[in-house]
Amino acid sequence: MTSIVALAGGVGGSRFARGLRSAAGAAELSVIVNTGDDVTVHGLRISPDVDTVLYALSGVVDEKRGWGPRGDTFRCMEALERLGGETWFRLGDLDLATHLRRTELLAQGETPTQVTAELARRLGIHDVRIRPMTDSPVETWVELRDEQGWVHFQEYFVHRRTEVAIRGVQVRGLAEASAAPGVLEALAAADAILLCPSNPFVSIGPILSVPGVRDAIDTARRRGVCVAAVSPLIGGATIKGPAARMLSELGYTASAAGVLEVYAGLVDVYLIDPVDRGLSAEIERHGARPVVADALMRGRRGEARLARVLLKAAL
Ligand code: FO1
Repeated sequence: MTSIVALAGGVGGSRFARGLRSAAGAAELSVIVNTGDDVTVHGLRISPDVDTVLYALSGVVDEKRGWGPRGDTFRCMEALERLGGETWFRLGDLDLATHLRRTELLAQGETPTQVTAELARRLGIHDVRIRPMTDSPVETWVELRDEQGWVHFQEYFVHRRTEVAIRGVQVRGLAEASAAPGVLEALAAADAILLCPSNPFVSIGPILSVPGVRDAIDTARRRGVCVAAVSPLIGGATIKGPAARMLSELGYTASAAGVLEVYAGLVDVYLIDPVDRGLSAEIERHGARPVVADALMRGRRGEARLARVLLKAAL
């Protein structure tokens, strides 16, 4: 039984994970999801990257936004606004059910891994293992360049709409965290390890920084497992999200090759879009084999196509 492990975060990651599910056929697919975006709002524990994978794989995600259930309403937010509550972090009425259920299961002593498995089961996802990277509480914070101090990732990403420059990223609690049950085992048993087209700093980076994950990947590579990644940048820009600007602000080149600098020698096969074909030599210098293919995921067929290309290159 072929076993595929994908590291994912954010909207691009959830879409590629959906493509992998279609392309994986009979292979076993585990998706290790970033939890650095997790946040507590109105007393509810919210795990955005896990939820966007849950919603994408169960077919309910709002395709335009990329997060939250399609057709959601925001009546509770309107009522909360009238009562003076903070509503910049938009929680839809259907989405609230997920946050309420997660919060009550956690309060009953379930772990994020157990909660995620229960939510996946309830949403009818049986063919993919969705694994939070850790069950320990971690939160990504970013240091603002022009103001003193650090803010939570969601303050940067949503409240400030990433319109401020940053000069640092840290995942608080990660040094003390341990990989969630099954994560290191999945990596050790993997026949291919895939990095989704997600933000290298705040989506893939936190997963790689979970104690033991990088070692588990290195061990797998020593026994011949291929680490394959899809560039989250096409022509130096993202489809969605601040990765290109973060690369520049954090001192890297805002290009598909710059992303490999962040991954520092981890990647064996790297899928880039034809517009980035000129970067092939630089990519080889980073020790990766470039695979040139249309990197844009147009709808579900596009997601499955891209996943098939990467799987073929990796296996
Ligand atoms: N993203 C936004 O741009 N604005 C929001 O108000 C917002 C609310 C939100 C609520 C729940 C959830 O699971 C995700 C939400 N997101 C929102 C997206 C979220 O900030 C990002 O998807 C991840 O944190 C980074 O990819």
